[in-house]
Amino acid sequence: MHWKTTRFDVDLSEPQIMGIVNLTPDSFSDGGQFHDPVHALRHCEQLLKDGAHMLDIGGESTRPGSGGVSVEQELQRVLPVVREAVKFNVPISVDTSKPEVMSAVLDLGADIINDVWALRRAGTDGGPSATDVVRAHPACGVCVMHMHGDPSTMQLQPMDGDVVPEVLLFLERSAQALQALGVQKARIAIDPGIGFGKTVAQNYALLARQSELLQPGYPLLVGWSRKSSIGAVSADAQGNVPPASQRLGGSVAAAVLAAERGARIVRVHDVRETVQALQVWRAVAAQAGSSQRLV
Ligand code: 9MG
Repeated sequence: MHWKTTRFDVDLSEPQIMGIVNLTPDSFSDGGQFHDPVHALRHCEQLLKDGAHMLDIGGESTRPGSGGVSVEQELQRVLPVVREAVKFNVPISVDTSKPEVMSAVLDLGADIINDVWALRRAGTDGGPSATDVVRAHPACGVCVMHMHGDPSTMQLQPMDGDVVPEVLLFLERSAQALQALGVQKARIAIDPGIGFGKTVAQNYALLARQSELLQPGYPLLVGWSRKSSIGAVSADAQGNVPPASQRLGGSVAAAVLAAERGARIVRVHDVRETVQALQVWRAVAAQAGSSQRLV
């Protein structure tokens, strides 16, 4: 399986690691350490040294309860970093929902639009919508994610019941709608949106039954890194839930379990540790079915 993106036809025969680059001062997961362009680009270089196959750069927080930023503010954060990051010779994804930002970063040569709103945003003042922008850039890759509600309210009223079929239906319909508009299937990846309007149990059901999400044949991208569902199941003996910065072990475990269940791209903060964990998983997979013992 491959994922066609603006400049790269990404080979997904091995799970790909997407390193997260947050340019938001209020990031839940890294405390907004990288929001100036110099630090952000240094961080990009470090993630690539650590083994990231691609980078996901974002200028608006999507954490539960977050407000949002203006187009101007998001452009100001994202453009200086994307302009330089496209020189790194790896796929550059931009995490944005705003058509204006999509258009600007694609014009700079970005490879992938990662949209937690699944390209549902209309244009402002009669401008192009998210789908118009993607159609106007006929080579870019897109990741469409499932979200229930919106970031400001999604955890107040999460989904009801068995979410797996509902998430699958939404993702299939979104991907089909894009294809009806002329976006090739090979350009589309889908994502169940871990933590976006789902309970802890529902998030884990999406991992336990992840194989159901593979059935339509799109590459599956997942993001568990440092999320609250990792914290929720890993309280210490005193009942203290680890903060985002102390969810490394659980995040790596979730990434490996997701890869083992067929995720083709894992979106992570902790690239080096995830690379190592996937190397161990691969070594085991290479021996599966063999009668020899690992020595
Ligand atoms: C931007 N962002 C935050 N969490 C995410 C997730 O789980 N998937 C994708 N595609 N993007 C995310």
